Amino acid sequence: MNENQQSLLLQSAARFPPPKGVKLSYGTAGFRADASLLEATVFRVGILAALRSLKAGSVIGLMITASHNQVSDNGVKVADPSGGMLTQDWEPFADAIANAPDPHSLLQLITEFMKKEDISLEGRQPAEVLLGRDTRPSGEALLEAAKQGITSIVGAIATDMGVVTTPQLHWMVRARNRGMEASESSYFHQLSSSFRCLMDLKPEGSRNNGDDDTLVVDGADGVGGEKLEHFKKMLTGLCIEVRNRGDGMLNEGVGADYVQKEKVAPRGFGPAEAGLRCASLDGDADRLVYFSVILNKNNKIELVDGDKILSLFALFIKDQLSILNEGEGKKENGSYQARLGVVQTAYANGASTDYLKEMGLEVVLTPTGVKYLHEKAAEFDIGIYFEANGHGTILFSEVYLSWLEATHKTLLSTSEAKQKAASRLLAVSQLINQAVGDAISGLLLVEVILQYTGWSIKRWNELYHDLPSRQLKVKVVDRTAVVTANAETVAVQPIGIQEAINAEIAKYPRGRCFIRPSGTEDVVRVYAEATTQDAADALASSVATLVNQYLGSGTA
Ligand code: 16G
Ligand code: MG
Repeated sequence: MNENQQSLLLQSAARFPPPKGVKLSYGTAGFRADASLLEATVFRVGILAALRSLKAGSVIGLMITASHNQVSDNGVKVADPSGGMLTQDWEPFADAIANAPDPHSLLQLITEFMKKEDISLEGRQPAEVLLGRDTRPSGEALLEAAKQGITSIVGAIATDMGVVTTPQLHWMVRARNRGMEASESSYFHQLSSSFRCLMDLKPEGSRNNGDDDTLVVDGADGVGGEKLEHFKKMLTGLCIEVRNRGDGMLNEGVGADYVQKEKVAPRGFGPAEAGLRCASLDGDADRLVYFSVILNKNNKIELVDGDKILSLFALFIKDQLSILNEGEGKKENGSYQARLGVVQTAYANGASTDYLKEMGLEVVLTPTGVKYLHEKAAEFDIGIYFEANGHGTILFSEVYLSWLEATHKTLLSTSEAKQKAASRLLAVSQLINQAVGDAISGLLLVEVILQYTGWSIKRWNELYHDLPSRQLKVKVVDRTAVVTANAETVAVQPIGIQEAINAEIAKYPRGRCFIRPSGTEDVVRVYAEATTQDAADALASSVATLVNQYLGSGTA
């Protein structure tokens, strides 16, 4: 950086002093805090995004959202050139600059990092960052801070995509870097045309699924509801009614996180919806769960969570692959046996994992957090990943897609059934957002598959029966004292705790239990599962007691 460039950066940084006594960390989903604390952080993440763009020679994304958190919070995260999460190698730099006490120390960190990463401001291509925000009132001012951060790197361009869902922004980044148009209308166009294609390829005789035809969606009073209300007009063959479109309080008693954790109907849903097929998005529309309200049970619901969405997707993809592979020997005659894999975390209900394995699928567990699941799923030709909380998607490898495109053409003359299966898989690869989990695109794929199978939400929910489970959180002095291994299924520290947990688990038939430090809250989480609710509750509570014994209570 020359002197002019340095002084530009110092001047802008001086306008965004960090709040005193606050230490922030780029957690599993970026920085999140009360919005009033975030301007300086967002400004600095703007700088990081511009540098990342220079380093990658590609367009980068910066999203301002706090997802399912309360409306007074906000957050910021970066999308890498592929549309996925920021590379983990850059997280320590994000932490360091967010916590630099003054402009000079910030400048020093930046110049050192640029040297280490060999980033030059004199390159031919300017940095470009696509910016998006959700509907939070604090979003506008934070977006301005991000712009100032980006443009404090000489020559960098900040392109405002407006109010968008998190997955829309990730999609746009991916599209731009593949030389495609990156606008909301191109996003909606791709989704609606691949949806139509899948509907047109429905096998003859597909039955009505028996539900009232309308899907009722809870938009969490966030950005997703608003977008879906607009988008639904472009869809044929699907009737959607969107509630909680933004008039009420964001994430208050609404949204996928609330519905999944509390297992009750969101605001605006009640006995009148009993038995109907309902879905819920979270505040930035990257999570999706389905549910149906149980009549006369105090708004309790049958929850159809991310594990069940994963199972539905896996069934469909597997069916199409078997049509495609019928009568083909392994890797003979130009055939290609796609490697299909599913990725879950330890929070996946044990019954779902058993079900998927019984279907003959390869199931892999990773630690919690989208970045881990996504990375794993990308190792397959077709990798499907989901967290139980409803975040997930399907990834297709480039090699497999090229093969599919080529084969699709040759199949035109040989087998109509195979050709259709190939077309369906290609349409799924267009419909599903391959950058990141996307409630809107996921919802469309669920609806297509339900129409193919003729299943009601009840029938879908009966694919397998969830084992009763219980989650607890324990406040401790230092949650980082818990160190886990094997995709968080084993606690290797504190020494001895895992043996004690195992002794508890052994008391319950089909008992399963693990502990992990939360990445978003200052607590240790306990998850337990067993054949009855009482047993799951008892197991969770005795393990929570162990956590307290080994780590000391933080509530004093
Ligand atoms: C974040 C993660 C989510 C994970 C959750 C776990 C992303 C985009 N989001 O919301 O995947 O399930 O954290 O929270 O990665 P916890 O660590 O507090 O349990
Ligand atoms: Mg979210």
